[in-house]
Amino acid sequence: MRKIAVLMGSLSDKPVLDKAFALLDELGIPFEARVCSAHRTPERAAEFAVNAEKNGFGVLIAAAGLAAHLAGALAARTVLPVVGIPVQSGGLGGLDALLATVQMPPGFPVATVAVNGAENAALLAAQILALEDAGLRERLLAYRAKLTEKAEAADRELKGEGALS
Ligand code: RP5
Repeated sequence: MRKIAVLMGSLSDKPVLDKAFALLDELGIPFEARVCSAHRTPERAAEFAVNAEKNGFGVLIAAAGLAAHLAGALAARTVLPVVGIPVQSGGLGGLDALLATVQMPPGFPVATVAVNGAENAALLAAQILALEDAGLRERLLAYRAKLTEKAEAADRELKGEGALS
């Protein structure tokens, strides 16, 4: 199976990404996590993107806050799918990072999830890999079934408590 790269602009972004790491582990997907900044280590970010395909990666996840250029800078240098996570950091509640991540010019898409949306980033990356991995597809379906069961259990519990009557 191809690996997923989880790149973050700063170690301060890591708490947002912990849910993605847990999910990738749960789905049995190999991944590598790195600190790699479009501003502080631009050459290393570029080199990572250029070599990602030959290094066995299938999807890149990039998380950054403020003027979040990481996802776009990676997307400029690879045709692997790039999933961007705008991170809430600083005084604008993540809107700055959301706009910087999502507003890519035509030709260089970044699949942008919600602010701090690390779980959906992991799931989207997994769904891309699942196109060529039947086992992973089954694990994703099982994960969804678990979410459905959890929602139904919550509904049963709410009804049982008579909270709506
Ligand atoms: C961005 O600046 C990082 O992705 C982080 O969200 C933000 C702040 O970084 P630190 O100053 O905490 O390292 O590049």
